[in-house]
Amino acid sequence: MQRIALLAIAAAFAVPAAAQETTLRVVSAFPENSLYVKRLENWIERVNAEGKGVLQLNFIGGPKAIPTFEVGKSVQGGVVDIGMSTGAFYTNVFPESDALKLTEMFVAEQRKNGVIAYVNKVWNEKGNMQYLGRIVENQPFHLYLNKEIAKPDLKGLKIRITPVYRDFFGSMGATLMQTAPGEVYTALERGVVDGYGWPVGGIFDLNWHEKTKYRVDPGFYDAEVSLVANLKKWQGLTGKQREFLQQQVINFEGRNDFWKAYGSEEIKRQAAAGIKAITFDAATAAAYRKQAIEAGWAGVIKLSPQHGPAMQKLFTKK
Ligand code: 173
Repeated sequence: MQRIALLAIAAAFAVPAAAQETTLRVVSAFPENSLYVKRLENWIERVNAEGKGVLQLNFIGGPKAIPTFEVGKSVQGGVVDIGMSTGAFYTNVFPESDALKLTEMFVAEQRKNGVIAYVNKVWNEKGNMQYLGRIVENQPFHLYLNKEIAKPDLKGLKIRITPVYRDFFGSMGATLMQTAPGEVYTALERGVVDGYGWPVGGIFDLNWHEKTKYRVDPGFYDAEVSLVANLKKWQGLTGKQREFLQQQVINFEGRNDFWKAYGSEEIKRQAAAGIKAITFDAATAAAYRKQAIEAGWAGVIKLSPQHGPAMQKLFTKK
């Protein structure tokens, strides 16, 4: 009798303790076989090992589970809890998302200088999202081509884009075609496009190097890949769970140094694969980078007169 009573008491205590652990569903807007996803999966393993009894993450998959340009909507609506995406993939939720490509300082500094606070205000209000952190940085974007150019003029060239590159490549006269990363190889193979935008690293992940002749230097902007959570889900976590998850994301950000070395390695690997660099003289290169930034901000401000100017001020290095 007494033993049964004790067991009942133990069970009564065990139930709330077990209820403290929650599992969040995670999806990636980038393809399953990309390095971004490999690093995400490694991180999730670590989170799950350290998060027993507090919080667990369940990786559902990439674009095969939820298409690239639907991930933002799925996080907004709570179909999934966390998305790994870049802002350019969820401008269909709110247009300011694409502005993160224009930050001129790393995320560690963004946490101190008010950028992350402002971003979270906008992401909360307009996206129903909590911005958890940035796990790719120090990765400039480049234009990759199969036709040689002598100057920054893309008239007559069809270029694969996402919103990241739209204003800049458009300003150089390119014909634009938007696709998810998963469709770039086929577009190149069929000759539907003459080139594409992508960061310095990653073109080997999906075999695009087989169909790429040139990389245009210099790079521009800084590729952003981040983790965003459904706001209601985030707010529904216990304080302990929120703190744990936020700290785990900050630990993940702490490993962003990786990207710098990776970028230099990828440039060497591209050269070894026969991809030639197209370079401009110093003045043209400087004008090219300036045009990228100006076209980028003009695009953001046009879509968001409300937040664009404030973001420009905060994101630009003084
Ligand atoms: O698909 C893309 O070219 C793109 O917008 C992007 C953004 C961040 C990282 C990699 C690709």
